Amino acid sequence: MTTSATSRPGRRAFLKGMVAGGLLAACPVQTAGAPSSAPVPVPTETVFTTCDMCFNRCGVAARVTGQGKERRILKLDGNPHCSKSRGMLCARGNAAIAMLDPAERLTTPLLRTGKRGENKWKSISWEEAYTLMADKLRGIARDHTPCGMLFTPGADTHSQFVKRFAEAYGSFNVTTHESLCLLSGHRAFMDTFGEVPQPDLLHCDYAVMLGANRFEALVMPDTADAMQAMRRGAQLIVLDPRPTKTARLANEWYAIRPGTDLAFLLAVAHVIIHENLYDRAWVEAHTTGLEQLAEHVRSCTPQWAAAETDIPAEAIIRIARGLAAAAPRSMIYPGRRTSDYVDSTQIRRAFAIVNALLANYDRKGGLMSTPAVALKGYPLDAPWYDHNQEDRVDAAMAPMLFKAEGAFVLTREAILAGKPYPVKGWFLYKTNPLGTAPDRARTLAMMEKLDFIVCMDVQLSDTAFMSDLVLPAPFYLERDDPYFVVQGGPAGPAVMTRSAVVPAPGQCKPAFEVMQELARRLDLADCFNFSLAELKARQEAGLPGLKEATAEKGLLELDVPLYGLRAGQPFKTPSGRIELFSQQYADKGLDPMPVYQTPAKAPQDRPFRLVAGRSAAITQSASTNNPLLFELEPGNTLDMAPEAATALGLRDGDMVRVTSSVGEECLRLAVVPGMRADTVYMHTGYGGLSPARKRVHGVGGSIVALQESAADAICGNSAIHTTYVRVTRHTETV
Ligand SMILES: Nc1nc2c(c(=O)[nH]1)N[C@H]1C(S)=C(S)[C@@H](COP(=O)(O)OP(=O)(O)OC[C@H]3O[C@@H](n4cnc5c(=O)[nH]c(N)nc54)[C@H](O)[C@@H]3O)O[C@H]1N2
Ligand SMILES: Nc1nc2c(c(=O)[nH]1)N[C@H]1C(S)=C(S)[C@@H](COP(=O)(O)OP(=O)(O)OC[C@H]3O[C@@H](n4cnc5c(=O)[nH]c(N)nc54)[C@H](O)[C@@H]3O)O[C@H]1N2
Ligand code: SF4
Ligand SMILES: [Mo]
Repeated sequence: MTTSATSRPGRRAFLKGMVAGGLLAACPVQTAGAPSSAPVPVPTETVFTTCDMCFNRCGVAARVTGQGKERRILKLDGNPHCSKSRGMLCARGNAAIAMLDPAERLTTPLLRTGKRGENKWKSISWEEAYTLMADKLRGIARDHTPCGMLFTPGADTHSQFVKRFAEAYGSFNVTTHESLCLLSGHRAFMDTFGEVPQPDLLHCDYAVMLGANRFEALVMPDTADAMQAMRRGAQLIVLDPRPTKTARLANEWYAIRPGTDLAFLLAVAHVIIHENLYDRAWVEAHTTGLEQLAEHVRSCTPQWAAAETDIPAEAIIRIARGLAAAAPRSMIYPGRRTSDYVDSTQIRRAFAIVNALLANYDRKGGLMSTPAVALKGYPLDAPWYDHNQEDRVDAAMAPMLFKAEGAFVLTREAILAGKPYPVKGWFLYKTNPLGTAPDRARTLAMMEKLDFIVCMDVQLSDTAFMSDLVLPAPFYLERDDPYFVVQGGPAGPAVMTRSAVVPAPGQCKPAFEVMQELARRLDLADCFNFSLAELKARQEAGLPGLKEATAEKGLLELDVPLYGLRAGQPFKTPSGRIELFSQQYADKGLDPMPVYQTPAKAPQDRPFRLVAGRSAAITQSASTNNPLLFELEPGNTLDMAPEAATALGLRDGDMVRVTSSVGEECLRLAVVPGMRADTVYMHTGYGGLSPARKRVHGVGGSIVALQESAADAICGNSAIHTTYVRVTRHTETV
């Protein structure tokens, strides 16, 4: 949460929430419905599983009591054996317990009976749901080829079964949440280093964090390791237009002008190269294109970058020297969400390039190469059909698309245009584009083009609310998952799993079962001719000790070397080296080295850039309605600098109207000292469409209703920081 010195709306509720949060952490919690006079039950059993309240996959110790129908989870704790999560469970992890209340959940399949958005539903049986889906999917395949179905699975281990089904059915059109998240970063690091590195913040002495907020947007183990490193004296430099918690705790923080990070990075490269501060032998042995890079950054002086970024030239020089002096135990932190700008891939290429100059790759305290860990599965030769379309619907819309993940905002444009071919159906699992994809009105318009939309979720999310068929999924504490690998950076890799701790309410069914049954009804049973238990048994057989370690500690940590993995090995790039200069980009007509362009000026009538980010207490759009977390974040505000508010005659707590080129939302203003005066901010996940999310429906404003649609020019990752807004007083009484 952005802290404000002033009394922002909901502050009292927030303080109350802190108390509730404290209690949560300190003693067993009664589950919903238990009478307050009842004796506090004592856990009799601990079940290890893996948190799924966000993608981090922290180890969980569920404290359980009772048997059979009486079985209840009393409390969730961090699994002390889990190195990746450093044994912790965050507020969201704790609050998972609230999702076990059936009142918070979907419990039967729901068929829409009114118009989309009318909120008229009929509970139907699974048999009816399967019959309907099989009919519709058969019809779409017949009339439009299987590529007429779009599949959008989320980020858990059952999502792989939705992908498997899409392959068996024959559709290339799969988009994942990743094109709303981190693909431009992956593109950049793949194309520079041949792989996506993991930061070793634990052993790092000097880290520069740009566009990342690690003490609120929790990424494990990075969050804990950054704190640990700072305790022993490591320097953390943060560039963020907002005074985030990370900015406040950093050694130095610069309120950078949004969209100018590339100028900063090119100037850092300029200083390191022209002051000869790099390990020449290492760089010459491992990289290609040093001479071209030196030439490229010759004119990118700190003075030039200062005028672009609002960071003083002396600071840029000091930071470049600081990085170089601490190298190889220093880094430009690679970050995670890269869905910022239309040149995000090139910005992240510059992250990678400066890291290469620090000679930190594959070395302690730098960027780590990812140890290979394979788990056995059931391979699938996709039965691609003769009558199928040639390629993905978004294939021609970005020069370096990730084919398996696609680009949601580009797919959306293709569907709206009906070109290169029509898409008529959509199957979503565990993702909520109406809450997380920019320009909500465009997603709604895309849905208008579709004949059949199925959404599988634990709650009636905004996307489920606008679907035709809604399927109830078990929450992670009620679900068995196959084993999966987690990479923990300096914590090392581990294999983890999830096991159902309590039964799911009502008629919830896991995705595996749903996809298997649907496959059977579409004569694709061969592609799902195994059970989840057989898959797990296969995985166990391929990795001795897995079953026992998981039973005993909740995971198997793998004792493998973490540094020096690339020694004597070529990098997985076309040249086999780290590509400071990218010939493959040049061949595709792209800039072979990142070229900076001054961001376009704000339109006169919309002077503020709207940026997005996270609170430590909520996960994107998913958990704002969680009763425990809602106490911590009971709505969102438009955060604005005091000088900007004063100039508009606005005060903290005033209702404001925020207008972009695509939408308008009303919410309260929070005056936040330290914010850049040209930038405003709001949390995601409020002001949604679904009335079933009753705490947040009509509360605050929806940021996705304001964000314009834009995409990274290289890989099509959404670009959510390109929107400018106007802010005026909202005069109606609220
Ligand atoms: N509590 C919590 N933790 C999470 C998540 C969550 O929802 N909640 N989500 C997880 C996921 S999926 C992800 S991808 C990660 C995301 O992790 P981060 O990418 O670290 O998270 P954000 O909060 O999106 O941070 C982006 C920051 O960039 C700043 N910013 C905006 N424009 C610019 C700019 O031009 N330059 C610079 N330098 N900064 C800019 C914003 O103000 C914001 O503080 O977090 C993960 N962890
Ligand atoms: N404005 C704005 N937009 C953003 C971001 C932002 O910070 N601001 N962040 C971007 C980033 S980095 C990301 S990763 C994406 C994330 O975008 P999404 O993938 O849409 O993520 P969530 O909002 O977490 O939605 C997850 C959905 O899964 C449901 N769910 C939770 N657990 C389960 C389960 O066990 N089973 C099933 N079936 N469903 C479940 C939740 O109820 C929720 O509806 O959003 C991106 N978009
Ligand atoms: S960071 Fe929090 S919500 Fe995410 S997996 Fe870990 S404990 Fe769960
Ligand atoms: Mo993300």
